[in-house]
Amino acid sequence: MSPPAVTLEKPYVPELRSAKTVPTSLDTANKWETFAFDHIRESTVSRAMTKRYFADLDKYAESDVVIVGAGSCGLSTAYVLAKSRPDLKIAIVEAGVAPGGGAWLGGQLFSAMIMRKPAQTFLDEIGVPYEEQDTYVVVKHAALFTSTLLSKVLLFPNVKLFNATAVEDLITRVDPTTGELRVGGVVTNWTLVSMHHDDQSCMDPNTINAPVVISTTGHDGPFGAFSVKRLVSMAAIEKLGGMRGLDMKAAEDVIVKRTREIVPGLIVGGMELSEVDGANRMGPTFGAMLVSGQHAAEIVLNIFDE
Ligand code: AHZ
Repeated sequence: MSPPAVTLEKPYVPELRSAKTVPTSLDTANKWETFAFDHIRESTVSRAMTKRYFADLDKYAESDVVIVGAGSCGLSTAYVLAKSRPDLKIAIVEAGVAPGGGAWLGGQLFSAMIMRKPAQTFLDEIGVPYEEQDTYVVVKHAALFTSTLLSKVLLFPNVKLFNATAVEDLITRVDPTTGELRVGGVVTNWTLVSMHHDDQSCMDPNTINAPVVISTTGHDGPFGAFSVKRLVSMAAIEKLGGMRGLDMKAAEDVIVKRTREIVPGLIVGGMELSEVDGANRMGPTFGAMLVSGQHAAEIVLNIFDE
């Protein structure tokens, strides 16, 4: 596949003004009585937010890559891709208000996050400390991993996260000569709108065109396995295998190995894959999500290098 030529854009660098210094303990005794923020009018705040958001909608309407789902796999994919190719415009669409998917906790409501070796190399890369055990490592709180990864991804100038936004369909094209179906982007809507299609009439969606979509929406659930379920309903694949029971040892290797382009233009990674292939779940061990993300990013890099 040969993606369209990529236009290098000047990265968006926000103008930062030095803020009024917050009083320190060295200040005078009445420091808090005299403290005041700079003046602002309400409309200034509205405009500061909306003009940037609409500029982003405009800019990312044509993206190079769309990542659907900002869980541990989607964010890992975004990190590797954004770092390797600063010239690619990467849109992340996340249905939840809070990105991170299931990676804010280790398992059940426990804090520690377990990753089997060699996934710790990714932790080294993003600078998350861990406790080393024999065949695995432990991050003291899953939120430490997720917040670190998320903040690094959001700092890349070539990444825009659209959260509280659901992908509710795929853009598809059939090649008239080969009859081959290609995915060419995503159809989006505010998540709250997507959730009310049954009781409100006609709330049409928006779109993002992109030659490559990576779907990492997790296993089946209220929002999960979105793209692969859609592939079945559009007859691009016959049926889903359905996620199987938990086998920690087997499941992680399988998810990493089977990360792939399922139909042209659509790469699937993370636990969404278990629904396609009838693979086991691994439960609360997260290494495969990071390494599947690395694998997905490498597939995309190869596509753009072709
Ligand atoms: O909100 C979802 C979550 O943040 C988001 N998402 C799902 N459908 C979407 C849609 N549009 C936009 N239509 C959507 N966003 O996708 C994210 C998926 O994150 P996740 O943490 O569920 O999936 P993952 O594959 O990155 O990580 C799976 C972690 C698991 S599940 C598991 C088990 O069940 O055994 N074990 C592990 C390690």
